[in-house]
Formats: sequence, C-alpha cells, structure tokens
Amino acid sequence: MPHADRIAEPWGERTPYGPGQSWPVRVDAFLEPGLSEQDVDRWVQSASILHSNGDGIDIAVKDGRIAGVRGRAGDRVNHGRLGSKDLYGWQAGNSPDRLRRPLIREQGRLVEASWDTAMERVTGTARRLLDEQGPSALGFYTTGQLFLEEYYTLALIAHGGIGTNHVDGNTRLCTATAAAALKESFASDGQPGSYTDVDHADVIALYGHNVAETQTVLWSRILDRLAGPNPPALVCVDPRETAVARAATVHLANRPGTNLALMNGLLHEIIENGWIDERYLREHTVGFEELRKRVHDFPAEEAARICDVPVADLREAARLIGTAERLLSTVLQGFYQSHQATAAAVQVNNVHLVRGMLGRPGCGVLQMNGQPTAQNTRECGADGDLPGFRNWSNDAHVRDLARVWNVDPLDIPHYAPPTHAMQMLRYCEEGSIRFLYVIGTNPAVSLPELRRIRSILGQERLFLVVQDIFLSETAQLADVVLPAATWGEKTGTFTNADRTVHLSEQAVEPPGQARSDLDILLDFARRMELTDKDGAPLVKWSDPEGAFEGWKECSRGRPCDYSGLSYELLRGSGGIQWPCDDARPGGTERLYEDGRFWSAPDRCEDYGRDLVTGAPLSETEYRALNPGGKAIIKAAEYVPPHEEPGGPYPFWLITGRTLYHFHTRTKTARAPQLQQAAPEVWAELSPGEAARLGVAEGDLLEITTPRGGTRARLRVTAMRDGVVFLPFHYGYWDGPGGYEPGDGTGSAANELTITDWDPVSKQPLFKTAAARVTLVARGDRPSAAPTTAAARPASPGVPPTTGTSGPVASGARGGA
Ligand SMILES: Nc1nc2c(c(=O)[nH]1)N[C@H]1C(S)=C(S)[C@@H](COP(=O)(O)OP(=O)(O)OC[C@H]3O[C@@H](n4cnc5c(=O)[nH]c(N)nc54)[C@H](O)[C@@H]3O)O[C@H]1N2
Ligand SMILES: Nc1nc2c(c(=O)[nH]1)N[C@H]1C(S)=C(S)[C@@H](COP(=O)(O)OP(=O)(O)OC[C@H]3O[C@@H](n4cnc5c(=O)[nH]c(N)nc54)[C@H](O)[C@@H]3O)O[C@H]1N2
Ligand SMILES: [Mo]
Repeated sequence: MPHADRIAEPWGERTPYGPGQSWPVRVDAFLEPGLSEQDVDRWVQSASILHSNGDGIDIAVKDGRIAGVRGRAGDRVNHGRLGSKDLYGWQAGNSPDRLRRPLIREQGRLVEASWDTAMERVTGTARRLLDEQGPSALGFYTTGQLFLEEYYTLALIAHGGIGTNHVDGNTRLCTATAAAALKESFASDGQPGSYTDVDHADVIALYGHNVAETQTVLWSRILDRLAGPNPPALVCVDPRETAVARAATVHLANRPGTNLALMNGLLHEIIENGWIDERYLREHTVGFEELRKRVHDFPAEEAARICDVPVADLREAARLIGTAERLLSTVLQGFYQSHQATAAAVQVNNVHLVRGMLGRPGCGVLQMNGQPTAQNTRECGADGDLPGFRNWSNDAHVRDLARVWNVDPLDIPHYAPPTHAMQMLRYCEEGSIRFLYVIGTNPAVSLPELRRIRSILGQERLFLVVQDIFLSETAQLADVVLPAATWGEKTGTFTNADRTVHLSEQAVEPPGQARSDLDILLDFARRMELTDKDGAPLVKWSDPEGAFEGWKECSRGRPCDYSGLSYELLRGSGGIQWPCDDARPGGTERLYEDGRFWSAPDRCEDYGRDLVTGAPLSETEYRALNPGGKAIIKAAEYVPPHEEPGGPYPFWLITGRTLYHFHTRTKTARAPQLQQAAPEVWAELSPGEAARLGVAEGDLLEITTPRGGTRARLRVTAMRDGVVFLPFHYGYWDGPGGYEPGDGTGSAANELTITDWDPVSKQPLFKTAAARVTLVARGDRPSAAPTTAAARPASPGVPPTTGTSGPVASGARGGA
C-alpha cells in the first residue's frame, strides 16, 4: 500500500482540478510497521475524530486490535485522504496506560474499585444532593468528542430527568460562536455551506482559520484547486504567517482583537462600491439600512489604522470579495475566541447576505466547527441549547420537546438560557453546584486562568466525576474516575462541520473494564431511577441504534432533520448531509437554496441579542424586527478589548494549535510520530520583536500575564510584530515531574489567559490578552517546534521537521 510521510509532508502530493470538476481520489493509509494490507483481518467503517472535517476512515483490525487506518475513497468529504493526526493518532487507543477500571478517592488517593462501587458513589451523591438541594446542585460538563447517541441520551437525562439547567459542553470554548453567529443571522443553527463549495468558488476567504493545520484534508482540497486551472483567489485574515497566509492572494495580518473593525472596513468598501445584490437584500433580508449607516462612516483608512494593516491590502481584499462570482467564506477560532467574537463572525454572514451569495454552488458560509462531533453536542442539546434547535424561550417548543420525551414541560428547565460553562464553574466556585460530571474534556488544561480552575475543581466540597480514557490532569482531581471506551471500541454516528453524518462502527473490544460513554450514561439513568411522567423508564433505549431512532423522532420536522437516515443507509455510504427526510432522502447539500430561513418568530431557535452588549431581544422585539421570517443583517460597532497591551504587559498574547497535536495531547502525545514532530512547548515572536528584546531562536523565555507565567523556547517566525503566540497543547500529565502547576514555570498556555468571554456566545477569550516576555536563559539549541507550517522559522538554519515514514526512528527529532 502506498504510504506517504504525512509528518514531513502533511498535505501530500497534489491532484489538481478545475472549477466545477470533481476532486480526484487519493487514498492515504498507515499500518502498523511490518503489517501489509494482506495481513489485515478486516476493515471497519468510521470517520476521523481529531478535528471537525469528518474524513471517512476504514479501521484496520488485526488479531482483535486496531492496527492501522485507510482513507475511504468513496467518502464525499475526503475522497480517500487522511491528515497526520488521523494516520498516526489511533495508536493512543492501544496505549498501555488506558484507564481500565473505575477509580474512587479514598483518603485522598485514587484507588481501583468495581463499577458497582464507583457508580453507587456517583449516584448516591447525585441522589442525595437532588433531594437536599434540588437539581441546580448538579452540573454536567461534556464535550464535542462523543457520538450523537451519547449526547442525546445525556441531554434527556440532564434536561428531562434530573431537571438541571446546568448542562454545557467544551463546545462553549469551541463553536459557541459559530452557533451564535448562525442564530443571529438566520435565527437558527445549521451550517449553510458545503465542502463542495471549494470545487466551485472563485474566491475563498478564511477568517481566523488556520485550515492548513486544523483541517489538513480541506486544505489539500483548496491546494488542489490552487494547483489546477482557473484557481480561486485566497484572502487570509490572521496575525501569523500560516501556510494559508503564504498561499493567499491577500494576507491581512491584523492586530489581534480587531476583527470587527476589519469586517466593518471590508463591508464599507463593498457597500460604497455598490457590490451588493439589491434584489436579494429586498426579498430575503431585514436590517440592511442599519448596516449601511453603521459602516458608512467607517472608511477603510480608519479600519486599516485600528487593525494596523496596509489600507491598500484591505481595499484589495474588499475588491476580491466584492467582485467574486462564487464566494466561499470560512471562520474559526481567530474570530470565535477573540474580542467581539459573535459580532465579527456575523459580519462574515453579512458579506454573503449583501452579496446574495448563499445556497448556490461555491457560495457558502462555513461557520466552522472544531471538534469532530461538536455539531451533535449542539443539535442534541448537550450544551446550552435544547435538542433539535428548539427555542428555550418559546413555550410551544418546550411543550413539543416534552411530548417527545413524555415528561411534563415544567420538568424541562427553561426559566433562563441553559447555563454556560464559565458560569457553571463560577457556581462551583461559589458552592451552589456541588456535583460536576465531566465527560470527555480536560478543563484543568483547556479552560482559561488555570490557577483558578484548579482551585475550583480541587475543592473538597465539590464532588467531581471524570469520565475519560486516560488519567488526565482533570481526572487526577476527581472523586470518581470512570473509564470510557472510545472511537473504534463503540458504535455511533457523528456529524462534521458541513452537516455530513457518518456511522462509526465498533472495530475492537475496549480495554479492561472500560465501557462506552453511552453504556455508562444508561447505567447512571437506571441507578438514578429516572422516569417519564407515566412512571416508565425515562430513557427508552439500551443501545446506540435505539438512541439514534429516538433522536430521529426528536429531530423530525426540525432544521436538523435526521428522520430519513438510518444505520442501514449510512452503512457503506460516503456520508450523508442533514436535513434528510422523506422529501430529501439523499440529504441536503446546501441550506437556504430557496432564500427561505428558519426565522419566522414561531419557528426560530433564538430571538437574538444585541451584538455589542449581549442583551437578549424579547419575543415582541423579534416579531417587530423580523415578522416575515427573513435573514437578519445585524450591524455592530467596534469597541476596544477589556485588556489591551501596555505598560508592564506590552504584547498581545494569542494561543492556538499545531498540525501534529490535538488539544491537551492525551491522544497525540501517545502516538510517537506526532509527539516527536512537536515534542515541547514553544513561543513565537517576529524577527523585529526578537531583535528589540535581544533574544534569539532557542532562547528560553518566560511569558507572563496578570494570571500567571509559563516558560517556552523561542521560535522566531514571520508573524506580525507586537504578538507572542503559544500553542495550548502542553499540560502536565507527561511533564518532567517535580513541577508545581502555577509556580510560573509551567508549559500550559492557559496559565496566562483571562477569565472573560464574548457577551453574545459566552465563548471564552483565548486569543486576546496582554503579556510580558522576558529572557530566562540563552538557548543551547533551536526550538523543537515544527518547521512545516505556521511555526516555520523566519530565518534559515533551523533543522526541518523530520519525517517518520514507517517504523518510528527514535530520536528522529534531533535534540528533542
Ligand atoms: N492539528 C489540530 N487540528 C485541530 C485541532 C487541534 O487541536 N490540532 N483542534 C480542532 C478544534 S477543536 C478546533 S476548535 C479547530 C481550531 O482551528 P483554528 O481556528 O484554525 O485553529 P487555532 O490555531 O486555534 O486558531 C486559528 C488562527 O487564529 C489566529 N488568531 C489569533 N488571534 C486572532 C485574531 O484576533 N484575529 C484573527 N483574524 N486571527 C487570530 C491564530 O494566529 C491562528 O493561526 O481545530 C480543529 N483541528
Ligand atoms: N489557550 C487556549 N485554550 C483553548 C483553546 C485555544 O485555542 N487556546 N481552544 C479551546 C477549544 S476550541 C477546545 S475544543 C478545547 C479542547 O479542550 P479539551 O476538551 O479539554 O481537550 P482534549 O484534550 O480534547 O480533552 C478531551 C478529553 O477527553 C478524553 N477522551 C477522548 N476520547 C474520549 C471518549 O471517547 N470518551 C471519553 N469519556 N473521554 C474521551 C481525552 O483523553 C481528554 O482527556 O480547548 C479550548 N482551550
Ligand atoms: Mo475546538
């Protein structure tokens, strides 16, 4: 089998194609060293889980264990390709330190226990708190990495059974702004565009989206268009010189936190030049006049000054976007985790609305997801939403959900929007939440201001349950640790960022006594004796397919309609996009093709908010704004961030990802090729800033904010001045030991980040804080940061990221 080196060459060789053509197939695969395709016992259908792209994968099984992966040639998303994390990351599942038995805390230490003992401890505590203090003493903090069936079951248990309003996911850190921006513009969640828009677009604009590293296969698709006839123009908005920026026609390296100013500047140019679709605006939108007025007095010069970008570049970007015939836009964390997140993301929707570019091939908006199954967290209501994009402030929607669940509508809390994650942590801090059930997320590394988070999660009075596959930093703080089965060890479905639903089948048995998240949740519901209003068990299913069938009914007639899907239909398919129902049995490629939206006041998921303050609109206000159910154009004014560089903290701190690691590295650090490709934390500065500070490649730096400090070796890159970048992957579970988190010498970027969030989406600000950079020690070697993408050294002389084809060469990364 052809095995290319996807460490040294993450995107592989080009398969060029032209506009309107079909993207050629190229199959990527990686098998355990020494194994060939003939040796594989069987291949089991699945999809990727280390990003939101949803690449179709076949899992190779050998002697009852996972032994490799291969891209599915017939999948609509990847046409056979796989990225580095997917090719190598599966090895973590076979790792000897997987959790195999439940753990309970005895005299301060975690010790092994039976499932019965552990679950009795969990449900005993939950039951007691429920009786003594009511449902608000219990909170659930979940993830964007389970399967649809698990989220739906959790949503039913938490909203319909326990009756707590404290249910959120780490999707709050991830795609809350995607959901919020879609709700503001279209009054309902649901991704308008499709990846096939790449095949048709003549301009692709990427806003705060380092797609080259975070959805490598989607970037391969774009690279193949760039290598083919009539390539699209690219516009990139990112303070760093990412691989996307290097390929871009125009790169706007704006000052962090100024995205809204930039968007308003672009919209000013687009509107003043008349690059608008009057008819589309008239027939399908409300609110254009407000936008026109708002940006009229905000000329490009003013935007360019605030953003610190050349005004000519801003104008050129506006011209490309304004004159595109088929415009595709993507948005991700550079917008969602930055200042005025929702307001800025909404302006991207506005560009499409004023240009009438929606619902046609090549004319897509992709308000991206990050995690593989974040879409399902949202649609199933396992975060701050109600299942099926129902409106929590519309009693008819709550009644309808109660009908599906056979519970009393009053048992589903809807007195306020579901509590967002940062607020839940606050309630834990204050002591009103006493039981926190954490599933598939590692908040002790991924939430902002870690010193505070550790003190909250480590409290004596908080009963912390952690359901994970490894003993993460968070699990180490738990009262009970429940060992979960994961991808390849359980069956379920999930949905990617362009609404493509995949089935992922169980390939092997989980290790030890680990059980699927679904089985654990079903056991929890059973032991809690949760019932419907007739006294029958609340949860009516006992396996994944049963949960899927239950979800189909819940989603029937809703924007995310799954009623036409089934395991049978998904088995062997190349992915099917929702909505899929009787009228659309093959699924739906693009939403809003007819210019009609889910925005009539009785149908909408949300009445929207003021984009600057976050104040919610009432039903009455919404009815007045949008009686006819059109798309909503909402304007917003740029205001400066709460914390800006200056005085002792002169730098902008931004944080993010590298191609080779996933989040807190519980999986990717256990895959040798990936860990070797990025073995340690680093900090990026521009050559100008390095010179001003008198520091050089490989020097050990301390980065400090008012919250704490970290240490990292310097990598000098071609990014903009005034900024320091840290990857957020490096926590403490595999650290050298002897380190006390919080003593200022740690490696986790979130020691530094601020407790602050977007007023509309409540997504924390991981990309806007003020920091100081100081020299700790001169370097004895270059930083071991990857050299293939955004962390590429600005000057030659740094050894390249080493490829690791086939067996892992130990020490493949010199000095790492
Ligand atoms: N390799 C890899 N891939 C992943 C993941 C991973 O951990 N590793 N995680 C997945 C998940 S959950 C997510 S959410 C996605 C995230 O995917 P991305 O959003 O693409 O990744 P990030 O690195 O978080 O941020 C993107 C860019 O935002 C830029 N940025 C920072 N501040 C600003 C700003 O103020 N304005 C603008 N315009 N840009 C700014 C950064 O320089 C960075 O290059 O990736 C998914 N894919
Ligand atoms: N500074 C900074 N912080 C950030 C970000 C940033 O850009 N900068 N990005 C934010 C974003 S977008 C995200 S998505 C978050 C991610 O943050 P986290 O969700 O905390 O990161 P992960 O490492 O993915 O944690 C997932 C956990 O689930 C476990 N797990 C994996 N599979 C399974 C399974 O099948 N079942 C169960 N029960 N457990 C499983 C893993 O071992 C791991 O401990 O980080 C956020 N934090
Ligand atoms: Mo994310």
